[in-house]
Amino acid sequence: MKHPSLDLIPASDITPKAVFEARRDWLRLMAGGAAGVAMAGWAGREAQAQSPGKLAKLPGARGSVPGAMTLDKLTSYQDASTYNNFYEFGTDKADPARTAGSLRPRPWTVTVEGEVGKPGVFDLDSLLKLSPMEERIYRLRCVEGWSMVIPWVGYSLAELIKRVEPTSKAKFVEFTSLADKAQMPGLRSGVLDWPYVEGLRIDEAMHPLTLLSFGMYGEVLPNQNGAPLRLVLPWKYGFKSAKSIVKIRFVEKQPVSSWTRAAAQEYGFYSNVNPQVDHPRWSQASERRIGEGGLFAKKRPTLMFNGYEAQVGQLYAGMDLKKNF
Ligand SMILES: Nc1nc2c(c(=O)[nH]1)N[C@H]1C(S)=C(S)[C@@H](COP(=O)(O)O)O[C@H]1N2
Ligand SMILES: [Mo]
Repeated sequence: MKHPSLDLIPASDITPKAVFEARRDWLRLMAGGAAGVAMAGWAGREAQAQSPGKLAKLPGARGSVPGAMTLDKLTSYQDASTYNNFYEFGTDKADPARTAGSLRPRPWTVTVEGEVGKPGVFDLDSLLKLSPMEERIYRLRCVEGWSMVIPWVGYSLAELIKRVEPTSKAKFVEFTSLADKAQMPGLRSGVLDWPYVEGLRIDEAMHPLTLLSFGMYGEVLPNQNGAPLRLVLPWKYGFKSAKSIVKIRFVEKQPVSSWTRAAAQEYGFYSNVNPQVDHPRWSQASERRIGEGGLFAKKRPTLMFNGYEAQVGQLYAGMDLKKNF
């Protein structure tokens, strides 16, 4: 059997670090007794990652930053695009796929404001051209206890942040999603304060794994997954990954996110995936991988920082993660 890392990383991408990481992922899979599953995943991987032929193509080069290409088996496009959290389109997992047809992802602009030297309004086409697209296969762990593995397409949010030149006062970044009653039937419900708002510390926003995503499975994002652009933060609970973003604001004070506003004891600012810190109403120690719903499907243990500790652990060195949940 050939070493899997050689199959998965093109020669041009083989750096000692990349080889080390691929091998570590492989060893972790072996240790988990998942080798058979992993091999089946590899065999089916290329086929699965192919675009489903539903929306405009959006190809990306293979993800180049450490941690960008998990070896976990991909979630099917069908599952990833029909089991969604997007409360602007309803609170049931099936609602967004049914109702998000009313979202108009074009024309679209994103306003960048606050503590930046170059504020402005970016239209979607200029954002699409701002940096080369990459495909990154990330695990995304929802706070409710399920997870998916999705080939996202986009580039590091840091590329945009560098262009707008944050000032020394820019300690945090606030993200605001679209809130348009005409396009989003879920806004009639008071389940959250609209618009949906999320926030990151500036170093989290600048971390290379923080993806500004425009697509998945080689195509532009389906509306229900946050078209035309969203965040994907693989080491944080899914709700930090704001969808359909219209505003990015650089600020000095820590923003209050919609979920913290709704229930501060349950949803903290950091919301890093952490199996040792339970949600007040349920354990976070394990998760259900969407698509593994068969008779013998076992819950998986949830990994610290969702398995991205090597890449992001340093951001939180010395912090009490029970207090800063
Ligand atoms: N604007 C907005 N963004 C959102 C949400 C939302 O309700 N509104 N839900 C979040 C939650 S809880 C999760 S788990 C992810 C789900 O992303 P997916 O449907 O693409 O898997 O989106 C996040 N982004
Ligand atoms: Mo979530």
